[in-house]
Amino acid sequence: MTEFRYSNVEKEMEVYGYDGVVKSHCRMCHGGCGVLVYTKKGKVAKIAGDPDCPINHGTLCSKGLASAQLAYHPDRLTYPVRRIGPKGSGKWERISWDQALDAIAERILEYKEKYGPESVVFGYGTGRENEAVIYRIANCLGSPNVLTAGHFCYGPRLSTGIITCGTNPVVDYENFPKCIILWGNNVTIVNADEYKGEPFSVALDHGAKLIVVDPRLTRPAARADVWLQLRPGTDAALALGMLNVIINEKLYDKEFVENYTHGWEPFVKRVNEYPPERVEEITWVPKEKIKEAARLFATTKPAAIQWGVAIEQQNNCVDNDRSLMFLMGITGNIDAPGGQALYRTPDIVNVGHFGAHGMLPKDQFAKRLGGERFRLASRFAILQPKCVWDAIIEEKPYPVKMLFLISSNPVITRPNAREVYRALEKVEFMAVADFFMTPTAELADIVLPAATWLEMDYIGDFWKRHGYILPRRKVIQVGECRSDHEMLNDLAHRIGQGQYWWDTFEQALDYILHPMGIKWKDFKKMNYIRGPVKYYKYKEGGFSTATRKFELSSTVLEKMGYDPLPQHREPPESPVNTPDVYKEYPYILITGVRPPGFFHTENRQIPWLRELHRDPIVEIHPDAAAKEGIQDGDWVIIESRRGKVRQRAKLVLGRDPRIVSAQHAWWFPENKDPGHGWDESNVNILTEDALEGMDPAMGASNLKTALCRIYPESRQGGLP
Ligand SMILES: Nc1nc2c(c(=O)[nH]1)N[C@H]1C(S)=C(S)[C@@H](COP(=O)(O)OP(=O)(O)OC[C@H]3O[C@@H](n4cnc5c(=O)[nH]c(N)nc54)[C@H](O)[C@@H]3O)O[C@H]1N2
Ligand SMILES: Nc1nc2c(c(=O)[nH]1)N[C@H]1C(S)=C(S)[C@@H](COP(=O)(O)OP(=O)(O)OC[C@H]3O[C@@H](n4cnc5c(=O)[nH]c(N)nc54)[C@H](O)[C@@H]3O)O[C@H]1N2
Ligand code: SF4
Ligand SMILES: [Mo]
Repeated sequence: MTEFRYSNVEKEMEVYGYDGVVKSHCRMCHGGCGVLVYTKKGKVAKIAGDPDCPINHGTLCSKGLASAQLAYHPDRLTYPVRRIGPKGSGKWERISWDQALDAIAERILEYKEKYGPESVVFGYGTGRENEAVIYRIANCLGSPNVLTAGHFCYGPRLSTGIITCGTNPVVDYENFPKCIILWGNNVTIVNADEYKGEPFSVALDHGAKLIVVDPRLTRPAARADVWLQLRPGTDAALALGMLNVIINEKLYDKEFVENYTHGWEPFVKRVNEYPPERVEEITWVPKEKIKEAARLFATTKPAAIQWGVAIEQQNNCVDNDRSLMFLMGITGNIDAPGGQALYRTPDIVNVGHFGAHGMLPKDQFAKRLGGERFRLASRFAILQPKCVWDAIIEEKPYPVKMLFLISSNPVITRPNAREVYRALEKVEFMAVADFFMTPTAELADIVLPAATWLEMDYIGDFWKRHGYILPRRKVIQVGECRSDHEMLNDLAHRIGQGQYWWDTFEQALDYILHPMGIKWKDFKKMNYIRGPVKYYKYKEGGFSTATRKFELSSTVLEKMGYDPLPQHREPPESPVNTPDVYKEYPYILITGVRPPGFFHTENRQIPWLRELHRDPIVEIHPDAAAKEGIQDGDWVIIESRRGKVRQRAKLVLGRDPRIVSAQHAWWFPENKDPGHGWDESNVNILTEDALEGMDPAMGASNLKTALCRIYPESRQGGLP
């Protein structure tokens, strides 16, 4: 039976009259935290952190605590529906699961026959632990087109990690780094991917030195030893400047460099093009600060870099990510205790294998949209979304006729939102699986009711690189909702893929676990399983790269025809690149800094969480606000060359007055019009997605560097 070691479970149950408790694993974000779900008469009554969980040690965030308000929300979709009016009319009728899945299967088979399987695009947004099943159904169908956020989120970290040192290097908080660089990341708020804020805070309490690289004075920046307040979009230049200091002052790990790296000499030559004086000009960071940070990082052992998505949502994302890894590498912190560990997952069927990438025929792989242009992305099965919109709108290079979006709201989350909207209006058939009728779902033909994490059995954290897997256990059933895994398993049988799937999804969980010789019924009684922990593995077998070395000059990028060495690239719109645009749009716009209660477009209808953030907020420096005639709390217009939106101004110090920062992912579920106000405050109306402005290898678009103007709404009489 499941053990409750440190929790007060019995007392809680007695005092509050709960009649049951289930250990599970939250997934209101990317997941990770162990929880105790207390129930009363079959309903969730309270959610608490599980002190026995090695990931969160009993802590939880506001989203996890509010999960029951999501599960029982009155607006939740609890049965499948079919649209009966024109797109966007908001007219729907209830249908059965059989009708819904049969209709979707019929379209998939029809388009496959008429236009080829590549005309059917499956899609998801950020990691909701359904990627393995989505890739499996697409690959078995023969469609190379799975639309994700991977081109500008996590995909770059993973792919550059694999080509540089074999996997994604993860901070080893367990062994207390003595110096941490927090680089373009707010770990204590976002708890993203492998990380939770709690161990980071504990490491600081243990006395770790802290360097923060962020244009904004965040909470961690306020307690940092060194804060590098860079111009958005200049991260690789800053990292190259630090590498320059470390190399020229001979602060690097000579043994590591001599024995375990590839490309040292050309790398040093490239780094020498970035002396601190030049880097100061590019980044706006004073050269003395660059030197101070470089020396502190290189001379304090062990040290680690906690990095985030801000450096990936740039046209230089591959070199940003790689430059950070080079800092970890040449200081000897890779796979070192308290440094940047290359963890191993337990011996299970991994996400890639489950995703059946081997099933995709070579000639279908070659048809991946944008694959010839964004070659690194394509190698990791990642698409550039703009290529999908083009294939729908212009039918180039071939028509995309059907979208099946499972956990994504691209009308709000993808750049150039008006174009996304046009594509979704035009696509011939669209199915969506979601909890609510979002602005994206409103454009679908069929919408399926998805289960929340409280309503499913699953192997949590199965895709992560921190070495743990944890059981998520079904606690409740809401309406006819089903997990994405179950619905796709069922759909797969209807499109002729029966031999690759299972009678029930529990059998798929058994399959994932089978290399360890256990089944789901065994695993669900455990707290977690951890892979073997071993440091400095490269000293025995080298790194899992083409050269078996840590690649400072990438043989993979070189073969693909890219520059194998890192460089700085100006953002496509910037004071340096487009001075004329900068005259008219004199602010650099950061978008998407995460507020604690929302997860992208999610939770705006959850009472506890909407209370935390009532309106969309744009942060502006008081000097800039005074210049523009803006008062704290005013509704303002933010305008770029692509369009305008309205948000509320918050006057904040601690940033360069030339920078403003607007929240992303806003829509208004309380607005009952079928558009739900999708274009009112949606910052992605301002962001751009021209292919030539993106990272050449990964296709990442720029979400932190657009140029904008900002002025009081009253000055212009509202939106046109
Ligand atoms: N301007 C700007 N835009 C950004 C960003 C930014 O910083 N700035 N960040 C980007 C990043 S990093 C990312 S990852 C993307 C995220 O983009 P998306 O993942 O598209 O984010 P959401 O809009 O939250 O879409 C998730 C939808 O799926 C539903 N959902 C949640 N869980 C499940 C589930 O388990 N099953 C099903 N079927 N549905 C579920 C939710 O109700 C919601 O409607 O946004 C990006 N957009
Ligand atoms: N509550 C909540 N948590 C989330 C999410 C959410 O929507 N809500 N989304 C999840 C997802 S999918 C992701 S990807 C993560 C992202 O989470 P993070 O990686 O933390 O990303 P952001 O919040 O976009 O930005 C982090 C910091 O980068 C700074 N920044 C902006 N531009 C630049 C730049 O050019 N260079 C540098 N060095 N810094 C810059 C910002 O000022 C900000 O303080 O969060 C995840 N967790
Ligand atoms: S950090 Fe994520 S997994 Fe942890 S409680 Fe919050 S939403 Fe749940
Ligand atoms: Mo993300």
